[in-house]
Amino acid sequence: MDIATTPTNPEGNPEIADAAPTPHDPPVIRREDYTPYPWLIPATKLVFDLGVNSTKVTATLSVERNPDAGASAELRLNGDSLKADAVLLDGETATCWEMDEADLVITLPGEAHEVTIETTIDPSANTTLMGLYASNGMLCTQCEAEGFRRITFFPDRPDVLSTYTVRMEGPKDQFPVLLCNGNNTASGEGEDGMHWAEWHDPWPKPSYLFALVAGDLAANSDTFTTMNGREVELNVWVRAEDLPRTDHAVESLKKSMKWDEETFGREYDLDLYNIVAVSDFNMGAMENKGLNVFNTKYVLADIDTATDGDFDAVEGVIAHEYFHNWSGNRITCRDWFQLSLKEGFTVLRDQLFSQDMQGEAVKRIEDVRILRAAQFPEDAGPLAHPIRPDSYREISNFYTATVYNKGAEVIRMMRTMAGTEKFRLGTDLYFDRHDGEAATCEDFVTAIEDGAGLELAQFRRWYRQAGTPRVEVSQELKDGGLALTLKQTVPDTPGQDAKGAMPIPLRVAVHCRETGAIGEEQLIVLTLDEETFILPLSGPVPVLSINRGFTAPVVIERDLERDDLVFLAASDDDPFARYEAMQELAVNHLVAAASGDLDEAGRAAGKTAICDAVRAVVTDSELDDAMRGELMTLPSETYLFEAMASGMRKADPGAIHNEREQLKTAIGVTLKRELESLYARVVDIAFDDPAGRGARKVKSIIAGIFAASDPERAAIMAARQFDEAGNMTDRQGALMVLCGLQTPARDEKLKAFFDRYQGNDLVIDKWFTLQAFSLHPDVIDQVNELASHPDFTMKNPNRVRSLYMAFAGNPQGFHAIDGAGYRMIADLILALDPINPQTAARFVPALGRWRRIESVRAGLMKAQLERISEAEGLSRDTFEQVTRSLG
Ligand code: 0A1
Ligand code: ZN
Repeated sequence: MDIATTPTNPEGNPEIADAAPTPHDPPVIRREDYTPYPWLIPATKLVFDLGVNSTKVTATLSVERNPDAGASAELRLNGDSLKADAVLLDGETATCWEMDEADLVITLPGEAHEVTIETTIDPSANTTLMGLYASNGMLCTQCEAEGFRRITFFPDRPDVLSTYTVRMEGPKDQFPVLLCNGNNTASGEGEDGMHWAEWHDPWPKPSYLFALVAGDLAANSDTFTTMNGREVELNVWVRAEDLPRTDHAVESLKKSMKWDEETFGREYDLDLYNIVAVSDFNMGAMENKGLNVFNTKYVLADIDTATDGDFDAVEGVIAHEYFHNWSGNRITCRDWFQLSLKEGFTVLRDQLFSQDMQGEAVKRIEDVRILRAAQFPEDAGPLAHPIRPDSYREISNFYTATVYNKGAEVIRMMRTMAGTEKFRLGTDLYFDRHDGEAATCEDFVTAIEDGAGLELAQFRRWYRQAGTPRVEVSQELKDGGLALTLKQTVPDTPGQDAKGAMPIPLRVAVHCRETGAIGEEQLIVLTLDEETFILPLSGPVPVLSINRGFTAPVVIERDLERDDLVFLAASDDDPFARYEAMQELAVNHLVAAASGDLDEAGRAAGKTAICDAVRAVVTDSELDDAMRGELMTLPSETYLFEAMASGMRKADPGAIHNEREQLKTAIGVTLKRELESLYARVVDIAFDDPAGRGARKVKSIIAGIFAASDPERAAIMAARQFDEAGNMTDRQGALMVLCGLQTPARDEKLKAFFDRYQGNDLVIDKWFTLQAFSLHPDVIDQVNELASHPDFTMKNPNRVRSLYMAFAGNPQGFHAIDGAGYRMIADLILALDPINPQTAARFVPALGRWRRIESVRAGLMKAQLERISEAEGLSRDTFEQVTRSLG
C-alpha cells in the first residue's frame, strides 16, 4: 500500500491528517499542495547566548507581505520541541499569538512588522543531532531539512529566503572559536571571560543553510584565488590533535574550487570558506553557506589511518559540499519534493569531478556499483519513489539513493543526449536564469531544454515514475546489418502502475567475435515500448556491446552466449562494457546455480568459463591494476540477490552466499599460479608509486580469493601483510581477511589493531566494522558482544553504523536462517529510535526487502517489522518507514 492511500487518511485529504496528528498518524505532506508562503522575511537577526546546557536565542524577523502569495494575517512559524519565552511585535510584548501544536502562530495586524521571539534550548540534551547540539564539548548545528525549527520559531521551509545577521556570545575558555555563515563583521571581549562575534551573510538563504559552531578548534588555513582574482580564505577546523590529518581536505577543497570554475564556470562568492569537522553527525556533511559542517569521517585522512577509499571519499564529499554553493545555495529548492534538483545535480557534479581526479573508467564502475547496491533494491522494494517524490510524512526519509544517485543518473542522461558542450549551455542558462531563487526540478529541465536545445517532454517521466526500467534485447541479421529490437518495461511500484515508456539513451557498438573487429560506437535513444534499430556490422559474428559507459540506469536483459561474454570481457574497447561482461558471466552462473538450475556438468562448465575469463584479466599485460581489480571483483551478494529476485523467483541469500564462496574457491584453486605471480608482482610496488593504488586493490582481492580456496595459507599471508603494512589500506585489507578466518592470528591482530589506534574514533569504527562485516561463522555472537564493548555507544551515529550497518550489510549474519540477525536489527531500531530517530529509521529498509526473499526468511523479517510497528511512541521517521515496508 502506498503512503498516499493509508487507512489513516482515507480521502487523501491532507486537512484530515493535519487536524489530529498522533504519534501513530503523522500527516502526509503532498507535492501538489504547495502554496507560497504569505510573508517575506527580508532580514533575520539572531542573538545566541551560548551554553552547552542552556542557550538563549533571540530572533528578530523583519516581516512583510508577500505580494505573490494569497493574503493572510496569519504568520505561522514552525517550531519543534520549543517554547516561546517571549514574543514581541514591533518591540512591544505581543498577545496576538497562540501555539498550534508545535507551531507558533501570530496574527499580524499590518503589512510589515518586526517580530521578536525568545527561546531557550538545551544543546546537551539534544541526542537527535538536529538543530543546535553539543558534540565533544563544542556546539554545532544541523538544520537541513527541518532542524532550524528546533533553534527558533521560523518559517522553516526552503522557499523563504532571508539575509542573516548573527551575534554569538559565550565563555571564551570553552568556546574560543565562534563561527557562523558569511563574514565575520566584528568581535570583542565581554565581561567575566565572555567574548562575542558578529557575522553577516550577504546572500539571502533559506533556514536550512544556517549554521553556527562554537568550540575549541584549530584551523588548517590556506587561500584560493578565484578566476576573477579574488582571494578567498580557507579554513578546515578540527580539534588541535587532528590537525596533522587535514592536508588532504584542504587540497581537495582547492581542487574543487578550480574544477568548478573550469568545468561549470562557477566562482566562489564569499571571502571566507570554513569547514568544521564534528564527530557526532547523522550524515556525511552539510553545505551551510560559507560554513560547511562535516562528519570527521570525510575530513580527516592520513596514510596511517585512512584507506585509499577513505582518501577518495574525503575528496568526493568536500567537492560535493563545495559544489552545492551553486547547485543548492545560490539556487535552492522551492520545497523538499524538489530535493533532487540540488542533490541529483550535485552528485553528478561530484562524480564528474572525481572522474577527472581519479580516472574515468574506474570511477564510473564504482558509481554504477553503488547505484546497483543501494538504489536498484530501493526501486524494486516497498520504499520505491520517483526522484521527485509525490508525498512524505518525514522528509529525512527521502535523502535516498533514488533522490541522490538515480537523480544524478537522470541528469547524466540529459548530458549524454546533449553532449558535454551543449549540456554546459544548458547549465549556464539554469544558473543564470534562477540565481537567487528557490527553483523546481521542472525549472531545471526547462533550462536544459532551452539552453542545450533538447526536447525533453517525454523525458520528464524520469522525474515522475519510480522503478528501474528493464530493456529486453533481441537481435537478428537483416539487410546486411544487425536488427536490434529493444523492448522496455517499467515495473509497478507502490502507488504507481501502467507507466509510460521513457527515453533511454544507450551507447552501442557491434563488434565481431571472429575477426576481433571493434565496431563504431553510436548513441541510440529508445523512446517507444518497443523499437528496432539497424546497426552496421563490423564482421561476420556480431557481438552487441550495449549501454556502454552505463549511459542509462536500466537493467539490460539479454541472453548472450557465454563465448560472447568472454569475448566482450577480454576485448571490448569500452571499459565499463568489459566490466559488465565479467559481471554478467558471474551473475548468470551464480543465479542459475543458487536457483538449482544447474546439474554438475553445467556448474562445472560455468565455473570453467569464469576462471578462463578471470585468467585473461589476471594475465593481461595491457591492463592497469586499478582496472584489473574492477574486472576481478565478483558481483556483490546484494546485486545477486536482486538478480535472483527478478521475475517470479525469490532470492535465497543462503544459496547465493554458498555459491559465491564456492566460485571464489574455484578461482583460487584453478588460478593459484597466476594469482600468486600477480601477487608477487604487486606486493613490492611502493606506496606512493603511481601504480600503488591499483596494486593495493589487486592485493586485497587476491587475499580474499585465497581466504576461500586456501584459508591456512591466506591466514599466513594476511598476518604477514598486516605486520608489514605501512598504510591503512594494506592493514585493513589484511585484517578483513583474518576476521573471516578461524585462526589464532585473528584475535591477535585485532587486538594489536585496537591497541595501536585506541582513542582514534574513526579507526576504532573500522575495528567494529571489520568484525561485524566478517565472514566468520560466529559473527552474530561477536556483534552481540561488541555491543557491550566499553567503546560502543548508541549516541554516536558513526559508531552505531560501524557496528550495525556493517552487520545489516553482512548477508551471512543478517540473513541467518533462524532470524537472529533480523531480531538484532529490530532490537537496535527500537533502542535507537528514542535517541536518534533519523539514524534509527535508516535501518528499516534492510528488513523491508522481505517480499523478494524466500518464504522462511520473509516471514521472520516481516514479523520483526510488525513488532516494531506495534511499539508505543515511535518517531515519525521510523513509523513512516515501517508502515511503507509492511504495506
Ligand atoms: N545536504 C547534505 C545532506 C544532509 C542532509 C541532511 C542532514 O541532516 C542530518 C545532513 C546532511 C548533502 O547532500 O551533503
Ligand atoms: Zn548534497
